[in-house]
Amino acid sequence: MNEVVKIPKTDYGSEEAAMQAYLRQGERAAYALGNRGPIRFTAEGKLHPDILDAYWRCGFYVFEGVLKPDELADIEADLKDILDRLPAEKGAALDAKGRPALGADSMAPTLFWSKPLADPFGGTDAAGGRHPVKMFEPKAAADAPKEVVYLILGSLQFSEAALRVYGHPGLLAVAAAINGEDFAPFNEALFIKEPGLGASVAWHRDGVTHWDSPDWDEGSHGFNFMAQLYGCTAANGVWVVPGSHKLRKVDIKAMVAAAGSDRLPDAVPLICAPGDVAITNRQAVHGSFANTSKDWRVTVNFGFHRRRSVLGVEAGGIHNARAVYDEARIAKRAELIGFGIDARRRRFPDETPYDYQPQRGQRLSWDAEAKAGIKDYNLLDLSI
Ligand SMILES: O=C(O)CCC(=O)C(=O)O
Repeated sequence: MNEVVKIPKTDYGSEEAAMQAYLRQGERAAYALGNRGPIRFTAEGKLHPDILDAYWRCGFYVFEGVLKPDELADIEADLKDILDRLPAEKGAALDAKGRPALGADSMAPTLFWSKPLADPFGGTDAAGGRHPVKMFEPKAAADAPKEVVYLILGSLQFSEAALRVYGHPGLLAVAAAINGEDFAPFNEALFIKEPGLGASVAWHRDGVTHWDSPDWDEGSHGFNFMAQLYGCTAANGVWVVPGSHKLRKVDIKAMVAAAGSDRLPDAVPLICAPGDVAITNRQAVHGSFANTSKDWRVTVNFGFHRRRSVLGVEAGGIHNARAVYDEARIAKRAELIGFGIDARRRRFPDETPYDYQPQRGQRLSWDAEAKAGIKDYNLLDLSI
């Protein structure tokens, strides 16, 4: 990607030296955690217990080498198509070539815009006020666009390659090992952090529903997969405070005040090569900095829950309308899992498809009807 696009020259301005030192120190701490490696199973076909131990200890894990070059090429082709079809500017109905723009007619929240290198959520009431402190906003280049899309929700309707990642047998086996064989979906997104432009995502925790539940524990709000198209670095990747997923209460404002800046001293970055896929507990304190580096970061993001965390629960209000999530709602939303498995089977016929327990005996076919039926599917996200 870098070879075809002019990269605006930017840095962290007054914070540049402190930021560079922080990035280097975080990188060293990340590699020392012992929570990375390939997806490994025991002889009985269970996810290796060392992986589960490290995930529950740290609140995140980096699976190395999951997506191979042919799959990455598919994702990149879809990404280029998506970027080409975005509205010419925020609110426009047409793309830069005068065609109906991607997402312009979506009913569900779909395209999220930001000023270059800005923090659109931090310190605002957006998303239930769960991003309490604004991040430092470096100055963008004079010729930068006014606003850029940095987040696309409901992303599986725009990319079959992302849908096929969603149906990946190794990743779905990880979901089952963490959330149970009957795991349920959350939502899917594409995070796009362009060099010199990409917005920050202020420190936050994702979960909103279960903090005060009597049976709350470190897995109550599920986790997100973060598959990396180009890899991610300390400068452009997500940072996580290890172990923070185990805390019922955290005060992010106080953490930032104690640090004296948005550089939380205990946080570490996800460091990934292209094709690595991280998992991040949604209860962990995490965030990402504005991307002043020269590298793109594109994350194919998708989350899963324990069924008991969503079934019969009244939730929503951030990604879609509030509702009680019953069996029918979960089954409808989980059709995307079946479509992902079938889409993958068609593209990678030599792979053994994942056998998703709640859909045993059904065959969800990724056909013309299914494709037509997933517009705005994210109105049914299971957002807790
Ligand atoms: O990718 C990012 O920069 C932020 C991701 C995130 O906050 C999330 O998935 O909850």
